[in-house]
Amino acid sequence: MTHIFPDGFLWGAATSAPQSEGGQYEDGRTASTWDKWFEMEPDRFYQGRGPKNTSFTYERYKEDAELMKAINLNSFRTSISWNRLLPDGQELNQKAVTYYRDYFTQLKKNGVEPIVNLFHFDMPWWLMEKGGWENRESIDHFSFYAQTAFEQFGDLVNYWTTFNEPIVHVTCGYLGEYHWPKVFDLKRAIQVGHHTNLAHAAAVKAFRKLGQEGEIGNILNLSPVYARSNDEGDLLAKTNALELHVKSFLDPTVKGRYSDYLVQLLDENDLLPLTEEGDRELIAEGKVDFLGVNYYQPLRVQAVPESEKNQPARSLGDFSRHYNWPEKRMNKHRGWEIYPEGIYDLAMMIKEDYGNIPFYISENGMGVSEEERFMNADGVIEDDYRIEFISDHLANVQKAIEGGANCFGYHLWTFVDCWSWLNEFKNRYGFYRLNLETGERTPKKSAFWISEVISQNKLIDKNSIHY
Ligand code: BGP
Repeated sequence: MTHIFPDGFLWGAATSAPQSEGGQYEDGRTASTWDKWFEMEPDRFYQGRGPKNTSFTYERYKEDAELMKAINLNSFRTSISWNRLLPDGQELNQKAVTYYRDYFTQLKKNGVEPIVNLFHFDMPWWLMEKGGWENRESIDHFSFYAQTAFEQFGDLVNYWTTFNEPIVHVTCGYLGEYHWPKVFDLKRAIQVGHHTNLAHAAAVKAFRKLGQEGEIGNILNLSPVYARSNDEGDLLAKTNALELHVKSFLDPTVKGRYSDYLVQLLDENDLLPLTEEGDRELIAEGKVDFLGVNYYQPLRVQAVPESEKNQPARSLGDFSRHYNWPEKRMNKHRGWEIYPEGIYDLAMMIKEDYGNIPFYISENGMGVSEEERFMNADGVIEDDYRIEFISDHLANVQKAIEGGANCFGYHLWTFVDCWSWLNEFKNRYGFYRLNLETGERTPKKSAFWISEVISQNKLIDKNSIHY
């Protein structure tokens, strides 16, 4: 089968300000929570390498825009650093305005459409000290920041997104130890989730009020949910997992409301968040124009053994348990399952249950350790595994489009290898290899391959490229 993609398909890559920018305390930028956490506990970060320099984008963005063009990318997502644009949450930093305006202008000059996100796990420290998303005031602060960004860059940006994977700062920060404040409290987690949904809606409302050109979306990490079997207990686990892990953000984002099932489930377990009058109406204003879908792996679940169930629930594990599918294919570097068919299943769910809203794959990719093992004599990393990974996923994107899904693009995570939170540079994801010492970027084999795929607008065999 020849896989031809629609005209105008967005081909690109994604990163975020905290993972690529660097320029940590330059030109008025204040600390994010990641900067502070690293200062407090450097040993929590792989090889003690923190968020200081990342991929040097603050200095190298012009070169990056040219490198994108060199491999035919026509779109790119990054985020604005809240603590660079508004160092104390109120005063506008003109140097940040100059930087981002020039960054987006350079992209456009090179034929690369910027997709600009507002929050990618990087809570400003001044706000985290007041409780971060747990504090209801964060909603107004975020909405002010969003409005400022729309006003300053609206003439350059056609695609805005509010959050990247908003469920992740909830689960990793309030039900795990991967994000600050690393506490374990389901009730607090749900409060944070509700405030995040309100903050998203407040930003969408601000966008609509300004009446600017362009569209606004939200980027969600969605996984298709599969049950171990068709037994009643496994199917209940599947329903619960879908409600808690997928629909908790997808329903407000697309339908403007929480599902009745979710509200009832939380109520039965004494987990409903504190709300205020007007919350329902605000959530209803958060409906987006398009979705970004980050897809890495499916969610496989099974029933929770009766003897292990807490009632009321105290963790997500009281609603469903992870199921270790014996036949799964793994990316062992990251510990994530590889299941390309999941993209097709997600696309069909969006088509059938979410009004076929336009979406693009905003992240998909494969992090691999010690990629220098695959460097050839010319210094090119021969990342055939990544080409195979992208190919398999793109084939499912293509199948979904043929099946009527409204998918308008595909972005790899990431463009140039970037800093990965607690994992720093352990796993590399980029089309371009980053030299950590010099900041130099070198195309990998996948960069040459994607360039050819884009120019022909169809999937091609990895052995047919010359580089
Ligand atoms: C996504 C995040 C990205 C990126 C990616 C790869 O969930 O949006 O920020 O980090 O995952 O994951 P990791 O860096 O943990 O390997």
